[in-house]
Amino acid sequence: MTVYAVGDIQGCLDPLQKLLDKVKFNPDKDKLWCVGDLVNRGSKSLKTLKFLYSIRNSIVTVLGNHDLHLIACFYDVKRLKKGDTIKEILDAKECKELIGWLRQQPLLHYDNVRKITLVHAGIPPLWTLEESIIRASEVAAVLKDDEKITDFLDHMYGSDPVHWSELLTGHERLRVITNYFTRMRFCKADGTIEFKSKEGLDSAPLGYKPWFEIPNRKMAGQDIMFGHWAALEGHCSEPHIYALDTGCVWGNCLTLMNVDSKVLISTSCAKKK
Ligand SMILES: [Mn+2]
Repeated sequence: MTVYAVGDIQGCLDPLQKLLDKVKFNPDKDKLWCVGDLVNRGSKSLKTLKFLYSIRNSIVTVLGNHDLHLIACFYDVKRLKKGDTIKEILDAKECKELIGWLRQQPLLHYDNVRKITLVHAGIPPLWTLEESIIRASEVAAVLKDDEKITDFLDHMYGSDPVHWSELLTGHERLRVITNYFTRMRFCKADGTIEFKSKEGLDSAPLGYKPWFEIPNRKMAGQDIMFGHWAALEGHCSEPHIYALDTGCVWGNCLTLMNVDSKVLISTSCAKKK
């Protein structure tokens, strides 16, 4: 069995299949870890989701902001935005089944054997692995709960509170947890998130750093694989941190990593029209 991790697919099915063919991926034996943002912006969102669902027993995925957006649109909490390519999922006859599967996926996956954490955007500097696992599971529990999901999604959007506090409860608590795991790029040592900057490391707003460069980060020294930040182009000099989003949907490339050997392969992607 070989375990691979892939960056943000965002509906780019052809590059994904090209990479899986290249490594002779066998869903009966191998595993594919996805860093989230499985769909949206790319041209084959429905086909991508159906494909991943068809090999779901070989998939480990965490949810990204685009996956949550899709779920929110399904529950009529959010409208489609310009540039979204997920309408075909919402219109599909398999939609309910696909969303039902997505809702079961976590915000964080920890591989106990390999000691690797998989997350879409990042982990705030003040949280240990154990705290991160517990807090991610608070959101996962609500997403799985038919009684609570709509109310959660309805309050999920927004940038307040900007940092964590033990005292947070209810929607504010779930919102800041979701923002850390699915939206964060730059933050401060106290966990204050900055939401506007999307560019590379040198675009850090004054007083902020990429989350993985905060000194004395609680999870320093532990392996973390993440996506979300295409402007990094897969480059991250921080030891143990693996940036897998190489901007496939923006016409750059899709990257697949052998989780054990850390060998990377990429395939270039068609420029977005
Ligand atoms: Mn993202």
